[in-house]
Amino acid sequence: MIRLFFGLELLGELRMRIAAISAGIDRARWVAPENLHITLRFVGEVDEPAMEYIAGEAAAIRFEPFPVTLSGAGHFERGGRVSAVWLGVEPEPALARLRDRIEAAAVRAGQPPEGRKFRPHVTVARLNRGRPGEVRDWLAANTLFRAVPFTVAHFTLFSSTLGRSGSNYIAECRFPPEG
Ligand code: 3AM
Repeated sequence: MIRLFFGLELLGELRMRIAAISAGIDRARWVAPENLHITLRFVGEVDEPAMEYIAGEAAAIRFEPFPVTLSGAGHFERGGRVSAVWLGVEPEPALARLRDRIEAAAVRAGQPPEGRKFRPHVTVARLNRGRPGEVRDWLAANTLFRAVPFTVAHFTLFSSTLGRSGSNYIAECRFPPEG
């Protein structure tokens, strides 16, 4: 079995810029620069044939390149406790359309529909039951974060494995297929 999700890779200077703000919250588990991404569609554990179906459907998706701009910061809470801090993504209709097409492709490949609303973000750190006060300063310091736009010309099927210091993501394939 392999744990999969679709997403967008972040590269180069943008990674470095986020690494530079990956500090200042006690007990936070900061995402390593090479693991920074925007999740488009979580798939979960599937077997090899299911992965082939999913990749086959995703390979049919074609789209015009579009810009993505990271902007602002926020956090997720579960039961009043902070589980993650993230950078936001400026609304971009082409991104929402791509996400919808990946969702449709996953369902065509036999995956159950995603129930959650799409809230594009880049998770910067995860916390175990953080108190809101612990992330307040980081959020205040990064609320005006705004990155140089980057162009999205492909999306990626990532596999996720749990390592010693958290999850590691590997780009299994990129779509549209290269070459
Ligand atoms: O983009 P981020 O890092 O916020 O939280 C998981 C991570 O999101 C999310 O998928 C991304 C890659 O692992 N994820 C994990 N389990 C999930 C689930 N059951 C999930 N998303 C939706 N449903």
